Amino acid sequence: MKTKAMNVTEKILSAHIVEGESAQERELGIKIDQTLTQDATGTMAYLQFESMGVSRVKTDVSVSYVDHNTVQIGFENADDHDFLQSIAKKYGIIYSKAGNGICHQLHLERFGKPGTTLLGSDSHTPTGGGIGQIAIGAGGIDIAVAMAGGAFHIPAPKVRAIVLKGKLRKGVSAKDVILKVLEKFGTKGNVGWIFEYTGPGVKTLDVPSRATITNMGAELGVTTSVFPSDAVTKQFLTAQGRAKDFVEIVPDKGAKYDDTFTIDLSKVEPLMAAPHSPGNIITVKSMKGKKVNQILIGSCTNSSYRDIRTVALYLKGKHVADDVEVGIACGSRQVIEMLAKDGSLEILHRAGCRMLENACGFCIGAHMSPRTGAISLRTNNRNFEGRSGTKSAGVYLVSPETAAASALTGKVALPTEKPVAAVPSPKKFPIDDAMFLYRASAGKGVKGAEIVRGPNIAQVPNGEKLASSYKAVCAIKVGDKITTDHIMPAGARLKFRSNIPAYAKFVFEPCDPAFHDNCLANKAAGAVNVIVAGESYGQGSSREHAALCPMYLGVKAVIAKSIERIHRANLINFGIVPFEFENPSDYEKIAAGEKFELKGLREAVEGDGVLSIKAKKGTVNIRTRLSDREKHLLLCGGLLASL
Ligand code: MIC
Ligand code: SF4
Repeated sequence: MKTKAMNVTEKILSAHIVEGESAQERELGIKIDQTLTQDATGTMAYLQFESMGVSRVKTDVSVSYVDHNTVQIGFENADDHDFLQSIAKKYGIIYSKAGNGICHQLHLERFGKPGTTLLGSDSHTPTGGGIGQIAIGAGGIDIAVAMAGGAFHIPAPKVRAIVLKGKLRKGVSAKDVILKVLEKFGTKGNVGWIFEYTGPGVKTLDVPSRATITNMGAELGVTTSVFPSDAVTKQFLTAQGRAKDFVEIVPDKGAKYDDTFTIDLSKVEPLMAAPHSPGNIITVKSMKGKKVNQILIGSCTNSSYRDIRTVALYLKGKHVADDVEVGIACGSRQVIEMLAKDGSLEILHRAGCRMLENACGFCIGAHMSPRTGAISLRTNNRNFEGRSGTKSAGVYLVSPETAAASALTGKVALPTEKPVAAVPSPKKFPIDDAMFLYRASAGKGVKGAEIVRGPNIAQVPNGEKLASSYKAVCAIKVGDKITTDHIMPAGARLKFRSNIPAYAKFVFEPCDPAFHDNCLANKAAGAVNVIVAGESYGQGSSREHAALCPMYLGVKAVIAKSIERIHRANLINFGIVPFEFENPSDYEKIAAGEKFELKGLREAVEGDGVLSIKAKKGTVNIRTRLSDREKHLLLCGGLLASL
């Protein structure tokens, strides 16, 4: 019998589907082999896991990384680290101590396995796609369910082939490729897609380059991105001492895709994402000569040995311009060790770079905020307004090559003018897993291990059963492309992640600092709060706090022109109904502060999802499209309440 020719996505997914059988199903339940958490989302995920009453993790590998909140001002972050370490010990989770590196880089180096599924409480988990994993970002509670052995649900995907041909020119790199993809497909309208990279150009990209592309695929809003697992993958895994983890996964001849887009790598030019969206793509050439105040290199997108060594080659024997501040954060200890061995650290130091901790740091606005009105070039993946900690700054996302070339002059420079030699893939990476704790008890856990809870570890609030009707207030009306950084700011506020009442004070802080107080006043007056938004609401991070904290403030519904995948799932997990306008122009009919009734909300969720609101300016028809599983969660008041 002739079997169907399959692409890489179909091969991996078909081996993991446990619920919903074909692409016709609206939602697929897949088995999760590996999970990862980071500290900023991890504390909540583990509190939720704990409340599920399971004795140990049921996955093949679960790793808890500490990389986000490593700047410890006050006791809060250190409290969180202790809690995470103790939970890991008890439940059979591997614990990666602060100082080991950034979760996505580390996971790629030491755990990622072709052909497996990985679920992570961080939107850049698709980095694992660079090694042939189906790696997906989700809210913490979904990770908790996966750790307890439950399936994860994704919209039945459409698969787009990104066919790569040719070879990149010197000075152009993977970052420019993903910026090219973002130029074509933008940051909205890609919900439900998986982007699969294929074609003859694939073999010209090493694993770190592939991982840069799948990492920043998160900015497209796709479910994930994936590369095949081929000879390049085998070489990488072998050099990591993990040859046994290799399996070949390439598309079958004649494999079909729902759409195809071809990129000739030899024609890609250096690109940058201009403020304030990763989708605002312009050429580096168009900005050449513009004065720059700050250049930051690193983050989970561009912190591999390949990337930082390339920067060192640009800076060798030279010094960065006097009036530019240059900082470098490596992705892992392995990267630092290699740079120390081959002399790159000395080069970078001599060149006047500030060597930063191997953590998320600047990327999440945890430090290195630029000066007022600064132009900051960065190699990370997000440049949302204010994310750097300085609202007036303009952050441009660039490749390590563009960053390095510009560091020398203090002005935007073209890396293709004086390119350096390509960095060959190392034959052997130095391996030192000493900062991964509890490997011996992984999957088993240590009976009787005590959980450490400092005062920053608060309880997880739970939702309430959905009622039939509610008095409601439009507590805020926001525009298009509202990111989770707008809804639930990180940076200086990040340390409250384990304490919902404290963190909830900052919901919508950048848009309306009175939101928290107004919501509580409405709640006290017996009304629920509703958020009204434009297109692509909830872009960006996987932080479930952007749903959990609004739930705590009495938000019961979001009405938007469209809602992004991870955020929509988080809303449902916390009992907030995600509605879309039947007619997007009805957005104009509801005003901020307006009072109305959500009449028959429960019946709408149970039934066809359609609801009418009598607003002052006329009737507004809204609709939510839900699977049976999602209906059940909403009716119960969220995932935790449903258990
Ligand atoms: C981000 O890059 O925005 C983060 C911080 O890594 C988030 C996770 C979080 O908010 O903790 C993400 O990408 O999911
Ligand atoms: Fe960390 Fe930035 Fe990557 Fe998020 S995008 S995981 S903050 S390095």
